[in-house]
Amino acid sequence: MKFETKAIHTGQEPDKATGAVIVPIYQTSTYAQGAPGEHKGYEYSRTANPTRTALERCLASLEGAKFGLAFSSGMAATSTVMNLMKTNNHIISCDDLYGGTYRIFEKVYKDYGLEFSYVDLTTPENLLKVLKENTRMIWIETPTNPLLKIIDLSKVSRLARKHRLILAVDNTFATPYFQKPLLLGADIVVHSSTKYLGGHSDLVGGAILTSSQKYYDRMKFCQNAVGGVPGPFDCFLALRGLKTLSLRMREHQANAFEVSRFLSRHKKVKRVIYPGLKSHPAHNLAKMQMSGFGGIVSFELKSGLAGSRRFLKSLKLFFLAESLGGVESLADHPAIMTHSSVPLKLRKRLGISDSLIRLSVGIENKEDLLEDLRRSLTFV
Ligand code: P1T
Repeated sequence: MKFETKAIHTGQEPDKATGAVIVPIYQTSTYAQGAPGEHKGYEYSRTANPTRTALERCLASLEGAKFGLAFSSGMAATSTVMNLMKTNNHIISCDDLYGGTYRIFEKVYKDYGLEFSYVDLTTPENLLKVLKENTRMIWIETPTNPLLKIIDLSKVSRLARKHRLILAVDNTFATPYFQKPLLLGADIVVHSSTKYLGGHSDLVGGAILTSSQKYYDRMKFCQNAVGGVPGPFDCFLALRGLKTLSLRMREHQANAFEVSRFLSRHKKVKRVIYPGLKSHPAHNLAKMQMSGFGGIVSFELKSGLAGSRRFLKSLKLFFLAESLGGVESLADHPAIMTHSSVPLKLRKRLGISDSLIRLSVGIENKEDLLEDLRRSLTFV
């Protein structure tokens, strides 16, 4: 089956009891047993729930994975990947990444004796500079949040194999519709399904996909042991969102192209970052490893913080809000909002300045979106 068909059908056969064509919301915490230990595959909903099983199967098929695990948030998924690590293990992470991921690494897992190095993996060989005896994992986002750096997944996975490291990729920005890291050699894919997978800004969720029996078994064990699982209603919403993922991603991308071209031509804009633009330093790599460029556009205004504030306050259609990937357009000020946990010094080095704005371009009419941007730029 092709992507669009899998999104609608995998894990979602008509309900055996009633014929319902949509997977029911199995709003139950537990399951009656015929005799102790005799059950129908479900014992307790932290361990497994049929609505969650459907979501996990569907997500796994979309990423080309054997196994899927759904979580109550992207951070719960990330945390469960970290549960594969042991004290004193060293993780090499890309330097630009979601502020909350940086925060859990630095403020939670460092306290458990894990070590982290942050390097610019747009040059994959940079990881060799920080590689140590105790390095066990490479963690990357591509495109990265919020600077949309593109990292060569095939090259990094070759280095990971050579040095026997686990390669985990946060595929939230691209989604499996535009990029399949497991097929390019990654071991584990992570998602915040809060974003494009759900797609309607009405749920918080996460997922892990892998084809490794060993990693799956351990993470499945930790999912149940720690308990960061999504409720059945959120699984239903995510499944419902997935059915239109391909349609939405195509529209997000078409509008993001329009927005990035419009901003590139505007005199108050210093630079526009969108992997679909020829001006993006890794445009060719993006073209090779992705089948589309996504719906996020970051840009810098020529004016500083005061100008950014005026622009963001003037927007009407783009809501000023954290998160991304919903049908409605959102604007984010990374330095103050999503990436405030990243220390100022590191933000400065990376280029997350006070005039950097990240747009999650929704699927509204493109003319309306451009008009909102055009009008708000007059206030800068
Ligand atoms: O918010 P949550 O579902 O827990 O997912 C965390 C997360 C993980 N990975 C990436 C790439 C993300 O962007 C996020 C969440 N990001 C935002 C809320 C944001 O506005 O960037």
